[in-house]
Amino acid sequence: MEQTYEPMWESLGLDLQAQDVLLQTLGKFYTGIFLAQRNRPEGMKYFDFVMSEVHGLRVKELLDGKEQGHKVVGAFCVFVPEEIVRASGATMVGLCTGAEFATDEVERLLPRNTCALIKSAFGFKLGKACPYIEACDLVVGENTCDGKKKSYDELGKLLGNLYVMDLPQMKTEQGRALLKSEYHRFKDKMESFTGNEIDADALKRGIAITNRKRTAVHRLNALRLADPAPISGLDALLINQVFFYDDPERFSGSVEKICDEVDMRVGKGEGVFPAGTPRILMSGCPMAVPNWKVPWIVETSGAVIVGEESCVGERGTRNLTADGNGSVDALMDNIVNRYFDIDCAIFTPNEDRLKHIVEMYEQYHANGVIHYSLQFCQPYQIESMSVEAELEKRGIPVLRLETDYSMEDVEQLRTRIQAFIERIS
Ligand code: BJ8
Repeated sequence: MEQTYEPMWESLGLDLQAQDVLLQTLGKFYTGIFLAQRNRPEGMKYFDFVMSEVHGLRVKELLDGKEQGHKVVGAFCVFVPEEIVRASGATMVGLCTGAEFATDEVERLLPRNTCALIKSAFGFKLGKACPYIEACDLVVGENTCDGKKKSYDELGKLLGNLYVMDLPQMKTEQGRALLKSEYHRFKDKMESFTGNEIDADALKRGIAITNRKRTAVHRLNALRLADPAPISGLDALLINQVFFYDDPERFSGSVEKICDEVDMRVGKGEGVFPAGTPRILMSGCPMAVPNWKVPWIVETSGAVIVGEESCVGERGTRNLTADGNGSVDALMDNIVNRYFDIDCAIFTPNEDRLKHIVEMYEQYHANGVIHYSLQFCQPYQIESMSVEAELEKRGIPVLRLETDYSMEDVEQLRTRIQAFIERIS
């Protein structure tokens, strides 16, 4: 008998009609973009299944877990330390969303010129279309860009369970001290909120679970160095997106399995695109589900994406947290050190990001970089200027794009992307 999730969605207070429209649109998109690809690894079937159940089975698992006492914590940013959440026995899910929803209602609360990512999070809440945010016992916001920071004032009124973490804006010793004190405050919050003490063993467990996910993705990234590309950028992006809400152990196992398959492909010289296909490094704002527009245009215009310098990609998963046999304080320091290296454009200055983009370009044998900013995202738009200047200085081809979540500019983007691919071919 076919599983119906309507009672579950109703219990979460979702609007069933909005839910229906959303899932139908998502399904159509997914079929046209992902299932239309050729030569996909067999292991992608798992991720197809995850996507087909994105508002179903995974949400049910979270709710079942809640019945057994596992709180659900939602986050909008890779600065929220998953290790601490896992150490408290809670589950963490990513809440960023990559589609326009309930825009008229959103624009009654936020200025029109707010980035699509922030508007989308509001839209899914106001339109009662996101089971994840409704399933959360605690939502963690963070003081990153001004848009997010100020919009949390409004989001807090809609949610009633929002906790905001302060974050540094400069990579100084004072900045590190702020991050450390905020992570300790967060650890205290998670302890009181869950009723579970976070001791050294719990932290080590949280670190191991989170590192395993990252290690699996690192292996996949290493396989993407091959030419012909053994997996498409779209599929790799999907894996990076699922990273944020799947069960962590199952996710890690599924990525390890797909890596075994992709490894064999590399050994046999098999790829999703012919050898010599122009290779693109994407860099910039994070792409949350179902924001697949630009990668889809790139990969249907004769190029392949071989890496993502993005929080849904290598910026988010890049470094492991050191474990060892330390005390709680030593392990907390390891966590602080790992996260303090994230080179988000909210930091000023942010030269590490420029270096990392160049490093990735070389390491992934890319032929060009596409810098992707969301409209009205000041940190990434402003930084795109220095990224472009640095890459041009080094003779690296670069294309700067600004867009949103609508499909209105697809043809315009395609024309620019095709011209760029011709230039680097
Ligand atoms: S660590 S990139 S996940 S803040 S697109 S909301 S920056 S106006 S998402 Fe991010 Fe954390 Fe940084 Fe990563 Fe603001 Fe820009 Fe919108 Fe953005």
